[in-house]
Order: sequence, then C-alpha cells, then structure tokens
Amino acid sequence: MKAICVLKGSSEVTGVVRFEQEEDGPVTVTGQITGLTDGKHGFHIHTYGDNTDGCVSAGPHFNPQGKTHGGPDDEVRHVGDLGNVTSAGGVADINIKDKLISLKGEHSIIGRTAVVHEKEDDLGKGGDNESLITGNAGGRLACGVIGICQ
Ligand SMILES: [Cu+2]
Ligand SMILES: [Zn+2]
Repeated sequence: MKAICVLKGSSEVTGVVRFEQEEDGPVTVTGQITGLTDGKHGFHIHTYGDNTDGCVSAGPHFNPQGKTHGGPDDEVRHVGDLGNVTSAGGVADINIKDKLISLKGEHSIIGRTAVVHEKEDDLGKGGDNESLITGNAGGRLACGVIGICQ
C-alpha cells in the first residue's frame, strides 16, 4: 500500500513525502523537503487531516496510545513521532523506516497530517513539560494531508 503527502505552508518550505508498506511491515518514508534552514527540523504525523486554519488545525501529535512525546526509537513515544529531518544546502532528503505508524488499522496515518517544524525536535529529552508534548519543535512551517496513492 502506498500513500503520499504534499507539504505546503505560509513559508517557502515545500515538499513531497511518500509512504510505503508491505503487509503489516514497517512503513518506509521517503521524499524531499526544500526551503528549510540547514540543520534538524521536527517531523511528525499530527492527528487531524484538517487544514482550515493552516497547519495549526492538524492538532497535536497522533497519539492513539496516550503516551508522552519521544523519539522514533523510544519505547515511550507518540505514534506520530518521526523525529527530525536534516536539511543541508536547503534540501532535506527523507529516508525513514518506522515500525509504529501504519497505512491501515488503529495506527493508520491516512487522512492525518504530516508537519515539518521550525526547530529541532528534542525527542522528549528537553527537560521541560513542553518537551514531553511537542519536543519544543516550534512553529509549523509546512504540512499536508496524507492520502492513498497508486
Ligand atoms: Cu509536529
Ligand atoms: Zn510527539
């Protein structure tokens, strides 16, 4: 099964992200985001596929298990916590394999929103309360609803 997401926002940041899953295996996330400042930027799946008020309407990180925020390799994390993407020379190439997100079932990300952030996600290790909610990743630069594709 395959899904796709076109990231857009009020900034110059744009991107295309593809999701691919075989059976109940991990989801491979690939793509490219351009226009980011060099360095790390938080990248998550947020709960709602709602863009009425821009990326803000996508709500909090997708968290069907009621856990606190973490990094993609942590036991305690939101399902939507994909960590950071790294931009170099204005281009961030994405190549992630994740076992928790899915394209079907309870952890399905179809119809939800992928968001890339202004700042680095501290992966829940920032030592403050916000770190356990958002990873202190700051503003939402671009986002897009994840849809089924061919
Ligand atoms: Cu986010
Ligand atoms: Zn999170």
